[in-house]
Amino acid sequence: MPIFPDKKKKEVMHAHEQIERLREEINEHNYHYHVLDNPIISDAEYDQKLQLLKELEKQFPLFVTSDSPTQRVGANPLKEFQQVQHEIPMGSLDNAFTENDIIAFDQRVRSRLNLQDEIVYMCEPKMDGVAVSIRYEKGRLIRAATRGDGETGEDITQNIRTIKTVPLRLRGKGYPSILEVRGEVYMSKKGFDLLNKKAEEKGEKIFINPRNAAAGSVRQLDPKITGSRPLSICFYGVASPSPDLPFTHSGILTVFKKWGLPVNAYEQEAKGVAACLAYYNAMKKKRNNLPYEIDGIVLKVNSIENQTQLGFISKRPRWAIAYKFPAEEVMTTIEAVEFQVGRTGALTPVARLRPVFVHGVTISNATLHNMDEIHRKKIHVGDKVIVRRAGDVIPEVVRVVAHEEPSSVKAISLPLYCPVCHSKIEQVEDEAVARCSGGLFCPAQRKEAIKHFSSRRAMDIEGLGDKIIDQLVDTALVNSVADLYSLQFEQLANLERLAEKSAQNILDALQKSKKTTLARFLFSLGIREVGEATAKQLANYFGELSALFSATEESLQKVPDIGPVVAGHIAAFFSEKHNRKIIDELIAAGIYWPKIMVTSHNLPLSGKIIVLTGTLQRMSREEAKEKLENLGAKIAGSVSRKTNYVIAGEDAGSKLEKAKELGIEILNEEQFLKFLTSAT
Ligand code: JCF
Repeated sequence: MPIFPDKKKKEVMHAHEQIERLREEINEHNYHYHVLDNPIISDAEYDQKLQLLKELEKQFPLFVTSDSPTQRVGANPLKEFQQVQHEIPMGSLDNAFTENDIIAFDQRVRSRLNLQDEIVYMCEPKMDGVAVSIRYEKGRLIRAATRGDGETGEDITQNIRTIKTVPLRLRGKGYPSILEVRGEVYMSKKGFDLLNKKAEEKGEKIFINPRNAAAGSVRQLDPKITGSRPLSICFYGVASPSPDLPFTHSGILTVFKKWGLPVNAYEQEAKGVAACLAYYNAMKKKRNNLPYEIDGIVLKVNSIENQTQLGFISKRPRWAIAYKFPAEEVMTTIEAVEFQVGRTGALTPVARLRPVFVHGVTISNATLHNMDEIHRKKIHVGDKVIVRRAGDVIPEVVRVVAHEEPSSVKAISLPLYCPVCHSKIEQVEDEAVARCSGGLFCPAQRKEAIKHFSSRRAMDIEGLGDKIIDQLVDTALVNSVADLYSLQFEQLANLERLAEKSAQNILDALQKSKKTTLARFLFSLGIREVGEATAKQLANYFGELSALFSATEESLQKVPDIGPVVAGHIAAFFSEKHNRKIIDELIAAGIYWPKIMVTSHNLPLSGKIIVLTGTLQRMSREEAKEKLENLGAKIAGSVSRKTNYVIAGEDAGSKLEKAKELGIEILNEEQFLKFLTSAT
């Protein structure tokens, strides 16, 4: 059926061909420019081609496709990001700080692989940016996501498409029909300086460093803003190995380049530890001359087969490590010391410093950790000190340079009363920290509790910043986390420096936060020593809140990784009337989460800790492990008093001895097989 009148048909067909040809040409020039770093035409010629394509597409909108190089910025602003469940978790890397750490890493790798020979590693600079995962299907970019907590990230496809070094279509042939690649989005030093200069001229907020600028840019709801930021990407791996890919990491990087995925230009093979250490030293020297910021190097075992054998430990690959550059140190003077009150009342001494520049950032505060540290390091007000800043961590005072005359410095002493609420300060024996005894009566503790509750990893109430929380508590509009959910528009809009739009955004964010998970909710309550991981364990184990209310310290210790101290904190928290009241109010305000299927602790071997040792004849250790885990058991690597059973195959060694010593029940293979049948 003709869409166009016949006489026009020829012209249209010609335009279509021309459009396709232009796209191919432009993509090829992108490849030469961004991947090979070796453009073959001038910028002006490139712009001309892009302009021509834009005009043709405007004339023939029927031929516009989403992977056309003109369609990078096109989408409308989002209201919020969708969540993306990573099929393969996005782990981070283990860190090494010394040569010995690297030597130990190499030894671990070789002993696990049972290899005497030197291992071939791939070395690369560690880009200081944000990790993203990008999925290509049939060569087309279909989705991009942030790391998030490693399991769930945010869908930032619209934003990633605006980054010119990200191919919208893979080049050439031979790529798997589904390819999920991982890389680091970063901002060059030059781009960062320029961006900040413009921001300064317009009186806008300045970014602290290129990493923060990159992170902020990929999380913009409006892709036009992201598109205006000087972002680049560098790809460093695939989400999971596949038989359709080369069997070495270096091979994968080579095909990446062929497919138009830029990789770091300083990737280098190194055989053995000494070569890795040499690479590190060479990169350290180059660091300041690179056009982007790096904070160390990354080493990866080159053989994919070896990578697979090594596997992961709590989402971190055993086959890779980040070797970080040392933190930067500068000298300055302590002008005063103040005490900050944290969420749990802990007092942290903070040094007010004569401001110094480190890596483009002014430092005027540094933590002194606690009184023990102050005494140990012999720090006084007025001392000249070395201050250290590493990445995003809080700067700290490392040591005193030279002790001044006693007459010119002042000793630092712990206050007797809380600087905020004037309650007594308590110091528990054997504990380094001193605490304000005011509890939630103390406005400082209340503010910190609310900040923790709203934070990204907790209830994720976007837009409810620290300054706003300070005001809400100071004006008594909010006394507990539950009060947040009864805030009215006028109350927020009347706060200092809060535009009506932001007030509405906060109300929307509060509404949105009501749908959460039990793990997040538990984490957000700020129970002492209950971090994200413990909160997850609790949620999975108990499945519902009411079960936790009545949990005894004893039953809490059955949860993996929870010992007597944490169990004590949890039980104490839930037995406190005040806490129960706030939880009831939160639920009444409409906070809810999907039901959790509790599977682990009502299985036949739930709560049982089992150690496997020696060689089994009828199944591999992995199979045995899986079978036992499916029955709810936990497999431990070493024998302790907590071990319930030791399964001993042939040639069992020291673990068997230890089990005998501790009187732990030992099963041989025969008994183990019977045990499995009886348990199922
Ligand atoms: O450059 C980086 N920041 C970087 C991060 C490089 C890598 O090769 C990475 C990484 C995080 C995880 N590789 C993994 C597996």
